[in-house]
Amino acid sequence: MKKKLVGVLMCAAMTATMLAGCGNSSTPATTPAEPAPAAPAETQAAAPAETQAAQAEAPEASGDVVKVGFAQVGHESDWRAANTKNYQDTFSAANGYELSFVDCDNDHAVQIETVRGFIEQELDYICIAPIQSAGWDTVLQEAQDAGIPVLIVDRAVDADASLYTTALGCDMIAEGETAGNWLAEYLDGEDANILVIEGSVGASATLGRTEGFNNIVEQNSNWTVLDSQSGDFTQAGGQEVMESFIKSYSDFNVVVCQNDNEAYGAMDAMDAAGITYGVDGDVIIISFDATHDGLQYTLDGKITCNVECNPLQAGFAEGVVQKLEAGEAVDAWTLVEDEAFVAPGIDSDYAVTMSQEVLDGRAY
Ligand code: GYE
Repeated sequence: MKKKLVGVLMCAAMTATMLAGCGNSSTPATTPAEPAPAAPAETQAAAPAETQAAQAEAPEASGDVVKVGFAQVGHESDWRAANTKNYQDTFSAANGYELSFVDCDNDHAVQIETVRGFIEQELDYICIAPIQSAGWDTVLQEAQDAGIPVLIVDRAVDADASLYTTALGCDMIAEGETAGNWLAEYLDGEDANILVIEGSVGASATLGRTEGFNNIVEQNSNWTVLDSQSGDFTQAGGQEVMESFIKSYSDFNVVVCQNDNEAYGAMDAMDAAGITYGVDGDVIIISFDATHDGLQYTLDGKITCNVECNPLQAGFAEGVVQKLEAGEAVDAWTLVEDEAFVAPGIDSDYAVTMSQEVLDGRAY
């Protein structure tokens, strides 16, 4: 009964993936496959990460491929596309892995059932990029009971750290604070009337960037956040929210977009309304991610400040897997470092001044 349910739900995830045109990986998890052969008995025990690692028999040593499941958020942004590709390239067959990749299409319920499917299939490791930070305790407990190490990647979960093996990603609160600190430096005492286009509701990337930015808002008594709405980390969402902001507010001089795709949508909305932005315009745009296209806009002076979040994180995850394979202890948390970039002509203590050279070096 349980297996059947998982099969159906995995099909739902697969359908979502295929509809989204993202079903291009070699993905046992997206086929209603037979459960994988049982993992070595030693890996079944629920135990803290270090103990699990010490007890695990290295699949490589026994000649097996290492089976990794990745429950990915979805395909909402350029950042996500780069992150997905990085995982598929890193956990490749050529590198000795069988990657079960599932695009969860920004649906928390699908993501939970995807993880259940990975547990059912007795994969060796499970990577989760959590769509939302809440609601993970039960399924993480199930993975732990099954003795499968879980890596929480990119975004964070609210759950107790004892329920997973390790977490890695960028510091979203620090990113928000960098954006705010840069703005304070740039405005140098001028008033700010700020509109915020947030990311997806309940995502740690949204919560962290909002909290960090608000920490700096609180330090500036002449700053007002006029409104803050979710654009769901998509270009269409950014455009829609900006269009509605333009109808309601006429006195804003700062738009904070919590990712580059939202910024593209916001720029389209401002173009249509005849509102100028960028270093030569009326409105300062701050963005996050610093993808290649986002940095092109920064180099062009349209996005004045772009705070990086590096999507190339799979190498960190593979490093953890390799350590666990070798029976070594792993860190509870790995920080993926990032920096910020500002348009040419601006000097900042918080950000690197954009140049063609920086753009040329950007791989994503
Ligand atoms: O900023 C956004 C993506 O979780 C850091 O998710 C990630 C965010 C990223 O959709 O573009």
